[in-house]
Amino acid sequence: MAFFKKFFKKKEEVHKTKEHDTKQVEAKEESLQEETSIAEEEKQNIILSEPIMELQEAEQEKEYQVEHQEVEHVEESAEFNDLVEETAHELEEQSETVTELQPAVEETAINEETQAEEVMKEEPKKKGLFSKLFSGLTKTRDNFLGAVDDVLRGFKKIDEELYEELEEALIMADFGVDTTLNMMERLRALVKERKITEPSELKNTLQEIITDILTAQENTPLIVEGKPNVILVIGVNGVGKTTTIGKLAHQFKEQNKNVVLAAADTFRAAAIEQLQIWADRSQTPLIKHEEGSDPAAVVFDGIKAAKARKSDVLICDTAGRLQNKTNLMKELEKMGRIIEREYPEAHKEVLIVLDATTGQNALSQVKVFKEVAKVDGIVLTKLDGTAKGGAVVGICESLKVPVKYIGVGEKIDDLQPFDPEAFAAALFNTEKK
Ligand SMILES: Nc1nc2c(ncn2[C@@H]2O[C@H](COP(=O)(O)OP(=O)(O)O)[C@@H](O)[C@H]2O)c(=O)[nH]1
Ligand SMILES: [Mg+2]
Repeated sequence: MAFFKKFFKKKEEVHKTKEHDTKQVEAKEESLQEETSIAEEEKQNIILSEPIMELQEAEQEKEYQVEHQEVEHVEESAEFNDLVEETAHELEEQSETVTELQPAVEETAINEETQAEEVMKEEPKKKGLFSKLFSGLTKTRDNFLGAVDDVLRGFKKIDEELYEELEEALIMADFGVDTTLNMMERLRALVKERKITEPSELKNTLQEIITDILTAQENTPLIVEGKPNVILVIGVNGVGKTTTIGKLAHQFKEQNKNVVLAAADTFRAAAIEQLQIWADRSQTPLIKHEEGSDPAAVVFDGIKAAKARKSDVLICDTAGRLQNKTNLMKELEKMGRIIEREYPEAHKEVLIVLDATTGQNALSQVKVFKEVAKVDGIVLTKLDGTAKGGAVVGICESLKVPVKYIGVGEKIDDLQPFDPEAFAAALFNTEKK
């Protein structure tokens, strides 16, 4: 029995030990598991913290760099300050010199400015005038020069046949028969005298002859400085009298002249209204009466206004009704008398306006007007719209009245003093001769 007791006791002890061991093992397992999870957590933490560390490191690096750079900047700015000081010093020295030089520099600048202004005023004006003339004469040039070139190209030597064809080309370009014959005579004489043999050389010679004809007429200025001036503008209806008066008023105003306009074309109300528009455009006072009133009375009032304003120029528009020559003559005579009587101190100028598109017809108009009035000068309008610009040469040659202005368009500055050399050059597409 004692054996069994011992046996069972032992068995119980073993069991207990076993139980205890198992518990211990379990506890150990538990703690192991715990440790594993802690380890895993830590591992996780480590994995997570790596980028953070990198980030932190990067930030630290950046801070370092910033600091470093600041240091560099500080060093640099110190250098820079030195440089600034040095430059400032130099500048100060220079500015002293500049101050000394200032008056001279200013004077030079003013001179240069004035010169530049003068050049700017003169140069484009000259250039503008010629280019306007050149383009205004396009149709005439194409017609005339084209024909002359064709003739000259067709011949190897200068002979009678060439002269005949050239003569035809000039007549077709509205030079007029008399003027053409005269020109051909001069051409033959020059060819002989200069022993010219090449047909192509005739072009130069023709230009010379035309320039010569255009400059032969003595051309006096339209107005006289230091005197009051009266300009009576005559010509048939539609040639461009009113337009020309507007353009002239504008030009005189640009030359600081005191201008007055008189609407002595009282035949139609529209004529007075049209002049009013031009007067407004050029900011010029206009003296006008009612439609149908006496033109001489308008001229009379125009003179009164011009005297009161101490005007430099009085420009009178007129109605040019050629249909009634006796009436026209009476009207013009009366206006002339009023001017002589009321304004004897004034320089008087009668300008006839001719429409270039009428070509040779313009010539006969001047002849009629010359019968009723003394004509001092010609304004040839609408050269821009015609191939008959050659008529100028005929007009200058046969009428013995100088062409004073030419119209090359409808705008306010499309009127230019007639420059014979420039006209011939534009006609031949060359330089002035
Ligand atoms: N293309 C061109 N047209 C012009 C020129 N001068 C005048 N005219 C036009 O000719 C027309 C008649 O002009 P206007 O002054 O009324 O002629 P008036 O009856 O003689 O007074 C108008 O349409 C003008 O614009 C010019 O030089 N060139
Ligand atoms: Mg008119």
